[in-house]
Formats: sequence, structure tokens, C-alpha cells
Amino acid sequence: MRRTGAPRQIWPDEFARRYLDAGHWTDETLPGFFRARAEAHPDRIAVATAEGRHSYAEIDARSDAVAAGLRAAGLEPGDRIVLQLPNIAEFFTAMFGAMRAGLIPVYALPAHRRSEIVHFVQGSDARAFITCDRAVGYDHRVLAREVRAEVGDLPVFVVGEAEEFGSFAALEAGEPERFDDPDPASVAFLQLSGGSTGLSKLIPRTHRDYVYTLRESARICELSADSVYLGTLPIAHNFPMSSPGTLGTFYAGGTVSLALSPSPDAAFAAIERDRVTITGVVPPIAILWSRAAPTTRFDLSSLEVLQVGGARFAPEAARQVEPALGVTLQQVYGMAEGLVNYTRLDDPEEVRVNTQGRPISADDELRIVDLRGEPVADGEAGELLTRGPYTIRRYHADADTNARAFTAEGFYRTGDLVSRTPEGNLVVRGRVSDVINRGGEKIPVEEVENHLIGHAQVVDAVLVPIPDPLLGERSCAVVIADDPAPAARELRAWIRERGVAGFKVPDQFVFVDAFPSTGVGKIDRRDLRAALKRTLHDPE
Ligand code: J2J
Repeated sequence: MRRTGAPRQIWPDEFARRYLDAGHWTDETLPGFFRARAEAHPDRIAVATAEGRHSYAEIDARSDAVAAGLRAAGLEPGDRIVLQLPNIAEFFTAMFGAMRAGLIPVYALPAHRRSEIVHFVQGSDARAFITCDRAVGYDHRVLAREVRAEVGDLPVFVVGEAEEFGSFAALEAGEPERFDDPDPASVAFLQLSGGSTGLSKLIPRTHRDYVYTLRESARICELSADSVYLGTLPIAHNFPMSSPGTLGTFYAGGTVSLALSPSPDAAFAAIERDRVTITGVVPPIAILWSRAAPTTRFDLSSLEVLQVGGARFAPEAARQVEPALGVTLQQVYGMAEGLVNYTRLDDPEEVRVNTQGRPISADDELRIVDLRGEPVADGEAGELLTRGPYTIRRYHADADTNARAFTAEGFYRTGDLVSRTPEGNLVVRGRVSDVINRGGEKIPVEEVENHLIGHAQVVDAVLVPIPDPLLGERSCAVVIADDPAPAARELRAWIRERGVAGFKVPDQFVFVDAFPSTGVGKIDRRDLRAALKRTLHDPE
């Protein structure tokens, strides 16, 4: 039987009522609000790239054509569709087009490869895949063929030279058609989790909860129709999509400028070209920009706000941003599962530099707890648990993870170790979960360990973080191998062959004869990781 994706309510009734009564949730949908903007100001520029400028009316009409084309191709309301596109205008026509056809996009990053895309297709039971011909020197049609070889005959649409696949340009060039707006309570898309241990979990976000974050984020970040937001991180990621990101900018009626990479050259050129006023980056990029800005030939004078988030931003680096770039620094601590915290633009410098801000909503409930789940004393560090009007209560079709990731009362266990200042700002101190945060790119350690253990000469492997001055953390694989041990080069090639995103390939390898004893009879991988981390950080 074909699953329709009929919305099983995510929040219990009493909470849904509370968020509706508070006015947080409205009947606006993602494609619906974009349509309203296109009708209010059809000629205003929605998307600007190095290739051209596209009005709200144009993106709106092209999305309607994509919707009609996807329906004509046999896709039905409720079907999932995996979307893997770089920072190009078609990202939005594909996304809004799919939603207007009643489909549910599943976002993938351009760096994802076979193993991840197959996991997303299978995990969401997707009926189609949209990708591009080439991006950053990689041919995504090769990937599409590999995916098809594993999952069967999946319809694929390609932006650019489509070869044997469906042409996305042909979809966009078709006759536009208008379908009913989706139900605002329904799931709008499946977002990817960066915070989990195993393979990425799929996060069901509804129109209501997401539009709420866009509206409030646009207000907190003081966006207006004059704002120009630069999408320079991969725009499928939750931070550049919604905090306030590209969609928050559309919500405010502003312009989204796109750069294909966050390198100073590509991003600074876009800032000058489109007179960008605000953008969001991860800490290593903020550090590179702070170093490059004083001598750049590009005019960055339009930039007012630089948001930094996705990983811990060291205060010493944070302090350099404002003088180097002539901007206001805004720290953003968020997660695709929901909760987003911002420092406010008028916070004192000490708050902007030293903290990761406070939540969007007065109805965001935060608990900071110790290992037993008891609240810690004021100012102490503990694991952050949260629930609220835009934080999910469960992952898509993953009962085991749900039992672990949420408390009985519906709080999401963030896995982050945080403390709170007397003024109510959060400071992220570390993590209790096993994820390596490589400059904002999240590496699920178990997934990489499993790939390594799959190698014939590897007996066991543990992936641990190593401090890194630019990335914050890089990854180190500690491997027990048969004699002779395979070369690190060979293991890297092995991981790549398994079809894994490049950022998950271990930065370093260490070969050992045995793992340290963790003092417990049964080998607990988390204890083992912690013990190895200690030995690597403090070698005697
Ligand atoms: C320390 N750690 C941070 C920060 C995220 C806005 C901003 C970021 C994300 C994101 C997002 C951090 N300091 N400022 O979705 O809307 C780590 C935490 C968190 C995990 C979530 C948004 N900002 N982190 O990064 O789902 O460990 O979302 O739990 O990719 O990143 O990762 P992700």
C-alpha cells in the first residue's frame, strides 16, 4: 500500500491548543506565504546569483510549473522526494514546487554520497530524487546511477545536463498549475539531524512550527524588505534555511543572494555584487573571513550582521569579528530538531562574544539536568533538555531512537552540555552525545566506525575528536588492525568507496594493539571513546 504521509499529530492536543491560542501557530504554510509575497510585490528580487536575478513572481510561477510537472510524472500528495541541490535558484523552485504538489521534500547536503542518499531514500520511502549535473567538481549523475542501482527504478530529475534522467529545466518550462495549499498542520519536509549518533535521523517539521520560527527569527534579526541575506553555507542546512536564513528573508520580503561556497573569494564577491546585509556562517569560516577582510579588494561595507553558529565559537575568535568586518556579531545556537537561540543585536558586547544567546520563544521550555536527569544548580553545566512550539516530539519512523532521544514528558535530549548565565543566556560547554562537530559539520561516529569495521583487515575502530585550532574538532580513528596494518591512505579510500560524505573521512589514523580497559567488564563503546579521547588529549 502506498503511504500517504497523513499527518499523525506531532504535539499532544493540549500543547497544540496552547501554541495556537498564543498566536504562535497560524494557518500560513511555506509555499502559501511565498505566494502571498509574490502577489504583494511580484517584481521585487527574491533570488540573486552570479548567473542572474529572479523576481518573486518568476520563482512563484516556476514553482507552479515544477508542481504540475511532478504530478504529471505520477507523484502523489504525501510522497517523499529527496532534494540534493547546491546554492542555486532551482533549490527554491524545486522545494516550493514539491510542496505545492503536496510532496514532502527530504533535504540532503551536496556533500552526501551513495550511502547517505540511499539511507534517506529508504528511510523516508521516497518516490523521487532531484539533484544537479555537477557541483564542486563532482558529477551527481554518477551518484544518481549508484543510488538507482541500490534502490531500484527511482525517478530522478537533474538540474542542468540531465543525460538519461528527467530534465528539471523541462519541468520548470511546463505549464504552471495551482494545487490546493497544504494543510498547515501537516509535515512540510524532513530535515536532517546533525545531533544524533548513528546515521542521520529524519526530522518531521510542520508548516506551522517552521513558519513560526521564520516569523520570529526575522523579527529578532530585524529583517525587512531591504534585507539581503547571503546563503553561503549549504542552504539545505537548517541554519541558513531558517535562522532566519533564506526562508526567513523571503518571509520578510527581502532578497536572497547565493554563493556556491563560503570561501572569502566567492562569498565576498557576492556580498559586493548584491549589497548583502546579513549572512550566517560556521566558526572556521568566520575566522577565515576575519583574517581576509582587512586586505580584501571587495567592498563589504553593506554587511551589517554576521551570524555565527553550528559549533562552539571561541570567545577569542568571536572578539575579532566585529572590528575586522565592521559588523554586529550574532551568535546562533540551534538544531534541526527545533530550538534556536540568538544573541540579540542590542545585547552588550560581552554577551555577543561570550554566549550563544537565548531562545526564540517565551514558550521554549529549557531544563539543564545532571546525569540522573535532576536539574543542576543555577549556573552549573548539564545536559540541555527542551520542548516547545517548534521542537519535534519524535523522529520520522524511528521508534528506538525516539525512546532514547525524548523524555516521557516530550523533552528533546539535545546531547549538549550547557550552562545558563544569570541573564538567561546559554553557553555551550561541550557535548554528552557521541557526535564530532567538525567546524559545524556533524560526524556521527558510529556510522564511520561501522564503515571502518567493515574493512577486512580492521578488527575494531573507534572515532574520537581531536582539538583543532580552526575547526574546533577534527576526527581521529583509533584502529586495531590485522598485521600488517592497512595504510591510512587505504582506509581513507575504503571509506570513500563506501559512498560517504567527504567530511566524515577521518582526518587522522592511529593504530593500536589494544584499546584501554574501561574498568567495566562489558565493553561500552561510549566509555571506550571517552577513555581514548583522554589518552589522545593528554598523552603521558
Ligand atoms: C555550539 N554548538 C552549536 C553553537 C549548533 C541554527 C544554528 C545552528 C544549527 C545547527 C541550526 C552551536 N555553539 N552556536 O539548526 O537552526 C551544535 C549543538 C547542536 C547541534 C545541532 C540552526 N550551534 N551547535 O547546527 O542540527 O551540538 O543544527 O545540538 O546541524 O550543533 O546541529 P544541526
